[in-house]
Amino acid sequence: GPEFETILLERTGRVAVLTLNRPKALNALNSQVLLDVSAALDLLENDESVGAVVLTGSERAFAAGADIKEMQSKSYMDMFLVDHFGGWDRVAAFRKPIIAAVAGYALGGGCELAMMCDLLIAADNAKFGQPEIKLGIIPGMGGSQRLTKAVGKAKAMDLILTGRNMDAEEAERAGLVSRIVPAADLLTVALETAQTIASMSLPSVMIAKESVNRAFETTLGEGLRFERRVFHSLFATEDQKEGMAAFVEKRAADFHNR
Ligand code: CO8
Repeated sequence: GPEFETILLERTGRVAVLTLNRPKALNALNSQVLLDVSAALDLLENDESVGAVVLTGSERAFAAGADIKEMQSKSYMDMFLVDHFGGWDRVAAFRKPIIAAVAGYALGGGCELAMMCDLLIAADNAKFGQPEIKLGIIPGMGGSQRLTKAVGKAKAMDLILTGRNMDAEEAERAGLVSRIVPAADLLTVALETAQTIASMSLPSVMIAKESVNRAFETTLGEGLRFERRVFHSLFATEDQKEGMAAFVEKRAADFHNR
């Protein structure tokens, strides 16, 4: 596959695994990581043989945040004119499912990146936090919004104003995390989950993701109307016919993602 400076991109079947790989900086997110992740997601989105993506880091760190050394000397104009970090919206706009497989530190931009993903599977050693306040700034890649939607105002205020970390147990209780697994099993479980998703009909998976995400962006009435429309639209797919025929004939469905 293609080579990147700061990430590894591997394929197993219909699943792509994207591994953040700046071990000396605990996978801190600098401009090159953004370029690499964006380029990889462009490839994967356009590749019909990819049904789901796993985004992971190392056992020590998913990502310890935006690269503080890169940001340190920037001015307001430096940040504003290039819309520093705006490019990370690429991850949230990705149309296929992405599973964040998080071990170790997911701090600041690292926590925000994990929250842009669709499912968050945490190793038992995972630590989540928005420590930006300790640097004299605030979350800048969605943390004040997505964390609040995920865990509610009380805990979001607690984390964002004090900068403290929460462990995997607390993150699961709070609703940030889909599942906790032993660190040694993290990638296996994330891959199995991704493979399960990738075995479904891709158009239905993409539309399901879009529909769930609508719940965070609109009113209940609008969201329900959106769901109804896209639900009806799936009856235009060959895979709906195949999926229902397979059920009636008591056999496994053979989806062609059409
Ligand atoms: N940026 C740059 N370098 C980092 C970062 C970072 N965020 N985190 C760790 N590193 C580097 C360290 O400087 C160190 O490098 P060196 O060996 O050259 O000194 C190396 O990684 C290893 O780190 P430590 O020696 O500190 O390892 P420890 O095990 O002692 O501590 C911690 C691990 C607790 C994770 C610690 O490194 C830490 O506190 N890191 C910073 C966490 C943080 O504040 N993150 C928030 C950053 S601000 C942010 O994310 C703003 C978001 C806004 C937009 C987001 C866009 C992506």
